[in-house]
Amino acid sequence: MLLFYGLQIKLMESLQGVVLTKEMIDEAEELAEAHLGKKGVFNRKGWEYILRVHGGKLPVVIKAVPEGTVLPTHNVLMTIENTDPNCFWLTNALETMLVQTWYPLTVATQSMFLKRLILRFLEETGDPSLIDFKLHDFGERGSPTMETAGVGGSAHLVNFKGTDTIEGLRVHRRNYGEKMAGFSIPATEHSVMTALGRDGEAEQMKRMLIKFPAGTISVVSDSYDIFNACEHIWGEQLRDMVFERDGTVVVRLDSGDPVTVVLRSLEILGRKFGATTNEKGYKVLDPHVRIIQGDGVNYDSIEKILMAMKVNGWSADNIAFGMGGALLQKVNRDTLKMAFKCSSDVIDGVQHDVFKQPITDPGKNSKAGRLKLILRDGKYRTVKEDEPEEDKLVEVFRDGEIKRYYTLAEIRERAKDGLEKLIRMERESDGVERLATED
Ligand code: AOY
Repeated sequence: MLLFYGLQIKLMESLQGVVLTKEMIDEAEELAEAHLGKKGVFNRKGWEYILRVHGGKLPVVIKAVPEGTVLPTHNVLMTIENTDPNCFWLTNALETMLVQTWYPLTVATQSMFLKRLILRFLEETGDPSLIDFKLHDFGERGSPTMETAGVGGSAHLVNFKGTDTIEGLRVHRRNYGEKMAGFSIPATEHSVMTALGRDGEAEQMKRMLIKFPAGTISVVSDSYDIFNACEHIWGEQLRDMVFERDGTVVVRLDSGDPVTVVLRSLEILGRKFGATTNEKGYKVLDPHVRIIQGDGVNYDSIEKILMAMKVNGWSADNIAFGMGGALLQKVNRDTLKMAFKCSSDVIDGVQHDVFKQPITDPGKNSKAGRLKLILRDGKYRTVKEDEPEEDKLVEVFRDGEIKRYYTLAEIRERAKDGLEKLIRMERESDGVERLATED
């Protein structure tokens, strides 16, 4: 399965309106001739035609599945056709840029599977309504560029509302009509905790309690000895101040074997601050204190941590996760096998199906014909245009104009319905799917 998201960033930021100038054509020609080492290899006439006849707007039509849709892999997600027969070559000139949509849709898909995983534990051991803030995006520094962080960070926000990746917020402001897509809380970093040396760590913790007498704050507590910090600093020296606060201190664990450190920290904090047993029979720490694990977090470690907590009687309510590299970086175009191929052409007025079928890998066969996406027996399928069902692909772009604009609110709603349906399907079939590379 996959969650389709991110095409609109390309439409808004790179494809709409006048996108071509004479200067651009000059530069591209120079580049192409130097690159290939000969003159006359650049389609100057073609680009000049678009500038002259179409005013620098791209004469193509793009159809795509609505953003936020959850559907099986191996389906058509978008199509592009030229609207001017002279510009038959333009569709594939746009391949590279359009296929880059693999990145936001793969991050959004992985984030959806992480949401399903955490939701399962919240349902079994705690309160599922807490899901929005259970997986915080720490990934901006692990991204190679601010642009990449923005695209990936915005994708996580289709499923969750916690982020420290500011560029992701800006992507939603610019492209999805959302003024504030994600939230955070005051939190320390190690530079703060270690600024006064080893003996000053407790003082810095206290400083945070004074500066923020109410609300939720996060304090990274592993600078020297996380167990000592839980037992003696939070649990003894600052215990009364934590209890007197109108809010929650989130103790951030940031090193060591995650399962071991989480369980031992919960044991100490439970002993020092107390815990109650919820209606599902699992322990929940006193509401003044919680933990966040922000190191070594990925799908497997989250599953291991939540499983170990459950086995030891701890509700998933006690913990949040901060995820960086594995959220925004441990994905590539093969994760969901995204590709863009020619499936149809028209030569002298006659339409032909076009496809590849390499004998070395049937998994690389491409689809043939003028494609559409339909729902048959409640399942998405890719068929040729002569099948009777209505096409679920929507025209989003034509001749330089965006034809259908999606807001984040609408995308979130569709993604939520899609995930709920996926969870129901899995319950019925008793199978659980991971970040799917096959169906
Ligand atoms: N943020 C929740 C709010 C954010 C962060 C960002 C790299 C936060 C930490 C926290 O509680 O601890 C980038 C590492 C941490």
